[in-house]
Amino acid sequence: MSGLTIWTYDWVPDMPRGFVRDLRLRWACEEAGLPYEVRTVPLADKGPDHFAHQPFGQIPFLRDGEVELFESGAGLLHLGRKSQALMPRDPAGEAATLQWVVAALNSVEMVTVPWWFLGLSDRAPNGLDGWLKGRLDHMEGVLNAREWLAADRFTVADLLMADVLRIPQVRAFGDRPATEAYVARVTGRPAFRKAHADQMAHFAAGDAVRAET
Ligand SMILES: N[C@@H](CCC(=O)N[C@@H](CS)C(=O)NCC(=O)O)C(=O)O
Repeated sequence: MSGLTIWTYDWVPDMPRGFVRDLRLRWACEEAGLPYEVRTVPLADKGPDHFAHQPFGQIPFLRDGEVELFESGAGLLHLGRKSQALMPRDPAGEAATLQWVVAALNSVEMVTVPWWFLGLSDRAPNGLDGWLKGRLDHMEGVLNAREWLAADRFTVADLLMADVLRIPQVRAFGDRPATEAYVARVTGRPAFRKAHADQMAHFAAGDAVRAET
């Protein structure tokens, strides 16, 4: 089978809409002009077929012909190899892109996600505030000095870092003008807007199906 397929859920509640991680892969395909289709697995009833594709029962996962991948970061790097619009081909530019993709996941999202989850509880203060502040302050320093993370141009590293940093609670945690301008710049791209609108429409269609059943 050939062609790109991205899997997401059939439906999610309102809160995560616009932030579900299939958006990262949709966005990358839009940036690169790669045609793709979107298929679904049920959120409510995760079956063995879902776990066969994603061992943690999560989404997204991706198929590209004979290649199957789970983990949004792995999917982005795979798409990066398919298009220079996402990842430069020169060794230094490619290495910088890889480095910042891993940093987005393993140094920034590694803190933002548990911080966000802890914040859902009523207990204050959030014990991870200091850890998050440190990471965001260092990113502010980086973004004060440059427009893009790698190779002086947009890459898949910016897509991922901006997606991690655009969480509303994270944006509201302190005043970091360079980070705010970066998030606005990267998410102002037409490819993001298209991917975001498509995800919102996808889950709205899921509402309609649920209303009928
Ligand atoms: N590290 C994974 C995280 C995937 C993830 O958290 N997916 C969410 C949707 S955005 C999910 O499926 N959550 C349901 C669950 O964890 O059971 C990736 O980046 O692909």
